[in-house]
Amino acid sequence: MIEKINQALAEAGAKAAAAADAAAVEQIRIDYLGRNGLFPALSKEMGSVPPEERKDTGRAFNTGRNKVQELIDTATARLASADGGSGEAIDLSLPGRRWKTGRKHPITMLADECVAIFRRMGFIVAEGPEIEDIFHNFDALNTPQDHPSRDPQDTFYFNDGRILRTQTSPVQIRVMESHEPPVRIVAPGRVFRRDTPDATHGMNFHQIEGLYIDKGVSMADLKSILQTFATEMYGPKVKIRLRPHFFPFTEPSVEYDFSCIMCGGKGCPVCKHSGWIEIAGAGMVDPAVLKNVGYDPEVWSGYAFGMGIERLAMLRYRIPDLRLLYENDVRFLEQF
Ligand code: 2NL
Repeated sequence: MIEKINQALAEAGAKAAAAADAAAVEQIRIDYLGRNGLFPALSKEMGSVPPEERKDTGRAFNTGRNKVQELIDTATARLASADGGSGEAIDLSLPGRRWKTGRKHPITMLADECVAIFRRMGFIVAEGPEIEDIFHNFDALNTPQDHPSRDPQDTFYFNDGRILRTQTSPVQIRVMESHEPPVRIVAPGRVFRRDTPDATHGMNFHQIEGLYIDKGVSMADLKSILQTFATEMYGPKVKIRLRPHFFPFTEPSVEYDFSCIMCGGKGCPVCKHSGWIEIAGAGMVDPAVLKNVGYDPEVWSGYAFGMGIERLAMLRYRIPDLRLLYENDVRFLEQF
């Protein structure tokens, strides 16, 4: 008899541990404690137990029955906590939590828009590695050995001599190395410069560079795509101007400005009362760069330009401080 009780207890324990829902637990209660269950049946058998065994058998019976009840209670609590913590009933009338889907970052939005504008003008997108070698980032671009941009104070170097690219030009070098002209590409992406971050400078920023190599390309072609870009990006009233400059990889080189997007060129704090905003640099690709990638400079010529995406985004969305773009504060990001 005691053996039967212990066996029933072991079975009920295994079933209770395996029970996956409230119905399974209730079935255990019916099978063992219910009116036609095992324990009431055992109770009836008590009469046939010899008198000298009755005391121990009765004690085993009571302990067994209580244990089964305990098993049922534990299983019920376990299931309750699995579907909602404290086992309290779930209030189905409460409103659901809104799912935040997120959106594109303003830098991505601006980069996409630049790419779309240049694609409409026949450019295709090229991409390349952020970790570069000295050849593609500096040597091929005709950068002198003693140029300050090569200094470890300005460029991030790895121990093996590789670097984080300082511009996306190496992407364009790679395309020219592997493709015959004509070439008409834009290279958007993240670039890295060793700087102390402030309102207009960070340790990395995003750039889009363009390159067009063909027969008989001139500065007039460069000017026209820069004007078209300005019009598409900031509207029909925006003018451009080119100023002489120097880059090792272009000759002649220019910096170019857009007429101030905030004041329309009349003068305001954003353009420092000049009416113009400096956008970036450009020029005719230096013959030395063409030679470095195996193009004949007597046959081919072309222009290249580069601009900072953060700068374009700040003007487009009137963002006063570059650092806002990197803090990932949702209150800022959800405005775009
Ligand atoms: C700037 C100026 C510039 C280029 C980038 C370039 C690329 C090749 C050959 C020649 Cl492969 N030039 N890129 C040219 C002039 C200016 O960027 O201020 N960027 C933010």
